[in-house]
Amino acid sequence: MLLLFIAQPSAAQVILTWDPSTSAGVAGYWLYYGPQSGTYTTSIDVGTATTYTVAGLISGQTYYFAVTAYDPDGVQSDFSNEVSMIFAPPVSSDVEVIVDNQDLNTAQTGTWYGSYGDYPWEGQSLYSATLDATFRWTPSLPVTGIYQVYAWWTYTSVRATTVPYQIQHQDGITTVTVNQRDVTLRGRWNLLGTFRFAAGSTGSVTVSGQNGNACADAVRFVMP
Ligand SMILES: [Ca+2]
Repeated sequence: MLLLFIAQPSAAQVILTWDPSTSAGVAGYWLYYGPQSGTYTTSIDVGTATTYTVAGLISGQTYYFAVTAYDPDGVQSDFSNEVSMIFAPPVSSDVEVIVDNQDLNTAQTGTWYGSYGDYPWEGQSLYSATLDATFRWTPSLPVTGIYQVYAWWTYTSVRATTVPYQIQHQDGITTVTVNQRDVTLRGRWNLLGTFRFAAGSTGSVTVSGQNGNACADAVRFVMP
């Protein structure tokens, strides 16, 4: 019988250890885990090790783990006991990342000009109305998890009513279209959606001038 333990959980990883099997002819172990009890979506051949660190886990998600031993022919033992772990999401005040158009972790194509629109974030916003104009914000996110993504823009009477924001997240790319000519949405954080992001800088938000006059100001990532 194999006994499995959680040795040390942390924000996005867990260290699992188990008793070595006492059966003769054990050639190694499989570690199984997944989001449902008894249904394991991931299996890892860990060889003869009796400890393993599973990384890249998502906060707020429960994970279930079990191990089997296998013999030199690959025949597996019964599952060990199952252990589970939930990674509590950090409180929202801990995770808020804002990227302004004036920050270094931005990139643009086409030509963008300073806008006279009121209520810019950090005192300045940009606009463009050319087909090839894009403006990208790339946040450096501290933890993997689910984030609400907001955009801040300024208003003028010639802004486009269908300004596309493309959100690159862990599950793909989502395009959200906003009405920047709606004066009630100016100078505030408007929710674009809720998406999964990996820690680091693999996610981004890109606004485009392809549908007419678009503002590029700031974006905000909040872990709810
Ligand atoms: Ca700004």
